[in-house]
Amino acid sequence: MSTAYIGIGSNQGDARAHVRQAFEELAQLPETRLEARSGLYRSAPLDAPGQPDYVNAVAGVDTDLSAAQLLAALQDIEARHGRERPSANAPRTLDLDLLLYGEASFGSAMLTLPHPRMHLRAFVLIPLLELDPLLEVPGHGAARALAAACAGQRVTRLD
Ligand code: PH2
Ligand code: MG
Ligand code: MG
Repeated sequence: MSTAYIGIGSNQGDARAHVRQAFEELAQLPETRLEARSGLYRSAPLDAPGQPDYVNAVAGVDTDLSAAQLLAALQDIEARHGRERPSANAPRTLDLDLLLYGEASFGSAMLTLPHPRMHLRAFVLIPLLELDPLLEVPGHGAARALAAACAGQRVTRLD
């Protein structure tokens, strides 16, 4: 059994509804228990100039799926939400990013863990800290210190 964290984001359509529905779908994954849901946050688009604000959140799961199996399951959920991939960082109905899978630290063509940009993103770190205030990001250190270094990024809690 491994603990994994999943970043959830949406900035197309009813973004809050996509994020809430994503939690329900994560709760239905095989061999997986949804252990924790963060609140929902509104965030300014990062590396995506001119796009609408995002709604972001983080889920914590315990799973017997491998990291590759979990990633495939996340991509299935994205597809059910009508996710299209016209270009990198295009607006999205639903983005599910595998942020952390236990202590795993590796890179392949399919998957890099930890997620390669998570340590730079307040919209990931702030909801993650809700779930585990003492979390360490392998290779980068305490999530709390990483979030403090992202202080200029606009992220506000919605509910
Ligand atoms: N996702 C991106 C690019 N930029 N900005 C915010 N605020 N939230 C996101 O989820 C996000 C982003 C690529 O996945
Ligand atoms: Mg993403
Ligand atoms: Mg993604």
